[in-house]
Amino acid sequence: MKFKITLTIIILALIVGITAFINFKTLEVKKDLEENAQFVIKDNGEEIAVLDMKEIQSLGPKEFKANLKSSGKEAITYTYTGVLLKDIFERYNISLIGRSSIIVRAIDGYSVALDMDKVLEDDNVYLAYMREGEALGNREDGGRGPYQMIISKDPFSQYWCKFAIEADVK
Ligand SMILES: Nc1nc2c(c(=O)[nH]1)N[C@H]1C(S)=C(S)[C@@H](COP(=O)(O)O)O[C@H]1N2
Ligand SMILES: [Mo]
Repeated sequence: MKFKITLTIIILALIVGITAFINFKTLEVKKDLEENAQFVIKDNGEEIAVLDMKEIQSLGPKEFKANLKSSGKEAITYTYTGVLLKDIFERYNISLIGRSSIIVRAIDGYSVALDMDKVLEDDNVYLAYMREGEALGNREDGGRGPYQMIISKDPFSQYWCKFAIEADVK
């Protein structure tokens, strides 16, 4: 009798433990960066390259601060991780000197035009993929990524581009 009770307790404990472990693993995967998230670079509308998260990260991640201002809320300063947008083009030997602008487009049809002067500044226009060390998430899960174009020196975030999927140099 005593043995049966002990056995039942052990089995129940195992079930609880295994369930907790599986849930933890699922969460861990969700928290992970979307490795296959693609970002396209274009030159006057012509596709030059399709990058994934690994390739973006290989360009040399930088940490920077920027003020997120959501409508109806106070601006909050966050630390982001990403790469300079100009470094992505440099990697593919596309010179930005003498060009006029870069258009960043998002999955929801939103687009932002960036003056080249701004893009060429140090520590300003980034393609970010983490905020406070966490992946940005995507449109489906209520996030702002996997990639978000962020203008670090802007006091507000209305010219940033969430869910960014491509950058086209003009
Ligand atoms: N892709 C995309 N990016 C976008 C927008 C949008 O609708 N789609 N809205 C802009 C506006 S108007 C604001 S104020 C900021 C901040 O939005 P958030 O608070 O949802 O981050 O994102 C900007 N970037
Ligand atoms: Mo806005």
